[in-house]
Amino acid sequence: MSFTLPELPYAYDALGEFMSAETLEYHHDKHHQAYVTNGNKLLEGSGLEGKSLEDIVKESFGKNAGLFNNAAQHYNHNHFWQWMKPNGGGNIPSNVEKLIISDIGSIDKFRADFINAGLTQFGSGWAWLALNNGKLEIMKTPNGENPLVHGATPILGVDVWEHSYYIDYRNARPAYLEAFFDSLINWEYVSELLEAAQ
Ligand code: MN3
Repeated sequence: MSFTLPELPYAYDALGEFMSAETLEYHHDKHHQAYVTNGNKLLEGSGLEGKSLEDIVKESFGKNAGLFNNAAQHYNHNHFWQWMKPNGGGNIPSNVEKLIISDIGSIDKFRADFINAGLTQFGSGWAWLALNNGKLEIMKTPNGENPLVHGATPILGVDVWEHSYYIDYRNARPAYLEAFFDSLINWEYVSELLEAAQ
């Protein structure tokens, strides 16, 4: 297989004030494209050419840093575009809500802890909601690393690299994370991923 850049699932200006067209043009067309281009170059001769993207991510971790960084970021961004939608946020589907309440405690606690994970990820990285041994947990990872390499399945993730928010929020990572949670999350996609992972 080779990596290909997916189209954004909405127009560049569809996320309005919460994530601008300028941010999405740079983030999708330049940053994600670079992970695809560099990942394809590094995949050649790696011995992992016939594998799925998930297996390339897991099998290159700790062994082939260049390929891992680009393949993992390709995987992360493929989902990240779908973890957002116009008029997102709001009601959480019942399958996700039930498991958050039983495994994390409450929706308010989940919101606070998820935002805090993004805030306290020092430097570039991601905050996650992941299914680990049948339980939902909040994780944070540096750079391109993701829950797959820790034996868990990502259900929701937010990119806290500065390229994801600096144009719209400057240094205000908290405001970006609150807007992501309250106004951008595509909970139907989160619900589908949870169902597929169970
Ligand atoms: Mn990014």
